[in-house]
Amino acid sequence: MSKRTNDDPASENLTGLAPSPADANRSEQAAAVLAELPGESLTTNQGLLISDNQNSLRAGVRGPTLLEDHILREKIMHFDHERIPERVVHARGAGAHGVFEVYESMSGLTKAGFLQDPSLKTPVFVRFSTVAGSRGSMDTARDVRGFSVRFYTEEGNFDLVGNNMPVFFIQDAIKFPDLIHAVKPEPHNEIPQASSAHDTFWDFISMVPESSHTVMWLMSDRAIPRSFAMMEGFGVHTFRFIDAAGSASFVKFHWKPVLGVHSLVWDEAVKLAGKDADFHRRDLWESIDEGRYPEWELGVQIVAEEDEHMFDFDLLDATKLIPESLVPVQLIGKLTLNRNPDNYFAETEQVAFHPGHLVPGIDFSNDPLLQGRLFSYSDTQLSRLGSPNFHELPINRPIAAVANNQRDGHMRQAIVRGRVSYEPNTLGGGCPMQRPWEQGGFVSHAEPMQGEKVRVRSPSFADHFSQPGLFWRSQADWEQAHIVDAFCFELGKVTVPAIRERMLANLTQVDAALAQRVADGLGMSVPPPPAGAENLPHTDKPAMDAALSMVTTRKGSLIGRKVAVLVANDVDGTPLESLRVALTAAGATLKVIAPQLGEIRSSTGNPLKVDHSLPTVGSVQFDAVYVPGGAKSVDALCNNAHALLFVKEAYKHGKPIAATDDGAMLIDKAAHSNGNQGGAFQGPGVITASGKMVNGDFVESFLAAIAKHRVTERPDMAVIVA
Ligand code: HDE
Repeated sequence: MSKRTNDDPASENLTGLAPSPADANRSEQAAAVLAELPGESLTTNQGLLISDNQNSLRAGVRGPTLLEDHILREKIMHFDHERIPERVVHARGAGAHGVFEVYESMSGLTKAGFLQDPSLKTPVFVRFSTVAGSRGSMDTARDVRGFSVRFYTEEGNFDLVGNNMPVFFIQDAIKFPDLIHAVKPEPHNEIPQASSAHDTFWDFISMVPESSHTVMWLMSDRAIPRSFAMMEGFGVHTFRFIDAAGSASFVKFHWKPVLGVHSLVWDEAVKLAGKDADFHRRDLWESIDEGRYPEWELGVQIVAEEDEHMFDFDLLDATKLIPESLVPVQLIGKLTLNRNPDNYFAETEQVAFHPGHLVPGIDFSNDPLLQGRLFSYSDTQLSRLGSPNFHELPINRPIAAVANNQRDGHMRQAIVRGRVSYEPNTLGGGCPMQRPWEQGGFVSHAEPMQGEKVRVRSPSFADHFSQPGLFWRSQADWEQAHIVDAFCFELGKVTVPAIRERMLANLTQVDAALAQRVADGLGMSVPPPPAGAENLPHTDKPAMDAALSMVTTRKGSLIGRKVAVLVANDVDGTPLESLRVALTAAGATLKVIAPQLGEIRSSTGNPLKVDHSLPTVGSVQFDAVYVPGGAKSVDALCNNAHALLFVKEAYKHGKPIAATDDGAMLIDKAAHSNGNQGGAFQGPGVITASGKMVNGDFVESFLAAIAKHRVTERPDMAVIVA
């Protein structure tokens, strides 16, 4: 807070607000507030000490409650108003605090203060979200993920409000309410929740071919991430960097996860919705809580202003990406999430992002989707948070000083001193004063403009199918198979045949083989291409782009991986403990799972603490399974349906499965329980050792298999009934 006094003319504009607690080093005032709540004594909101919080005031012990009971009325009134409207989109989210550090000064491209000094740690708050579902929906819905980052910079808040996919469904903001109405639950019966697999979504999509590219991403496994820490982020729109001299270049922002990009498979996502609807939220919370801080590198693709028109697509079109093979991504800094919120509502729910929260050195392009967003985000906060003073909520306060002549409004927090609330003024010494660019003021990039006022889509936005084709061609076989399966699932839920037909006609323009495979899955024949498709611009170049496939992603880390160990009484405890040491050292966690909670007997002589009982978890919550030996333990597991299902599902989902000694019997029994399909479970990622102890090779092979995320091909995995 400013130390200026009343004698200082600038003190007319003291805000009276403490700096935001978003600062990793909390402000004193914020720390004091946290310490006070909850306090030692129970009080009303007016500070009155309460003597009885169990009984309302009544006339006689069995008599009516008295209206006079101001303590009851205050408590119930506050409770009645605890809920605020959820976000109209991106309602389901999870957030965390952290820091951003730039690797080296970016002064050659931008004057943004937080991108100049590698020793500067800029506090950030990040919120991840799904788009379509309500606040209480499941984390693993097939959906785009929001990836919003607020940088609390010394020049004001900069919000990079992006997604985990680099493109968007529509080219113009005026279509956004239609898109969202189509994907949300249908208005007559509010079905389905958090799902695009219904008539209205595909009705809209089939009529809006510009959505084809994002739909390809949505049908890919990118729409079901393994964790927030294993997904990319994108600014989506083209922005501008501006250097100190005022020269501009175009920039696309990327977040590259240090752990690589890894996804669930659909069967896991569906089962997780029941087993742990908070799967992603929990993973983020636990990772930070246990000191495994999620990290991303900030990447930029830079295009010189004079190269704006060198591509087959328009840089202003948010349905297009710049292939990394054409413009490589330069990694310029690191984001680390290192602190969980103290209070979900006060921070994650009340954070109000806005793509228009800019700092000098970063500016917009004329992307018509971005331009429309600039109105929407502050407008929506008025109904969600209820006041234009939402910037005064602790999570929204900038660390930069705020001084202006905006006043009053619902729930005003700042007590601004003095009589001057206008500008220009002499009574306040002219304060607060405007600042030119050279003194850190924000000046919009002076882009030359000319044109007629028209409602027209630029012809340079007309190619709707080349980049969806590029995405399809860049996928590995297994990725293509998952895309086909997703289309068959989603369109299989569509009840109106004409909608399915229109979608298939659109898919013929993306790729003939894709359209044929989806048509086969739907039991339909491939329809002719949509009318006028032959007149659309189209290119097959580049033939492919490696960055679009998850095959090329970073692998090798075990950080955040969870390994299930299936045990029962009289298990061989020694190999388990050796494995625990190796996994923990690599950043993974090991959870002991037994038929019941409590402790079990182990050959080490020490009782083994059980983390989860078998009926309460599923293999979908883990990245790998290990079955130690011990005749009685293995026998009990072989007769436990949960244990057999656990191993079958892990095999079906391509997860590493390891066993020592007679632990391998459980893997065999699981394979044979697959009925007439029943061969042995084998192939890559199934690792067994005959001895009682784990040796170096065994541990190394198991850890290496986990680091690869999953195997995509195993004999018979597709026919496992689980
Ligand atoms: Fe948003 N979007 N959006 N959006 N969006 C909101 O703002 C909107 C778009 C994105 O974690 C809302 O505060 C319009 C693109 C994220 O709090 C709302 C258009 C991208 C979040 C809104 C778009 C996004 C939102 C709802 C078309 C990726 C969650 C609550 C012009 C680049 C932010 C809120 C958080 C949230 C409007 C398109 C990302 C209604 C009108 C493109 C990550 O203002």
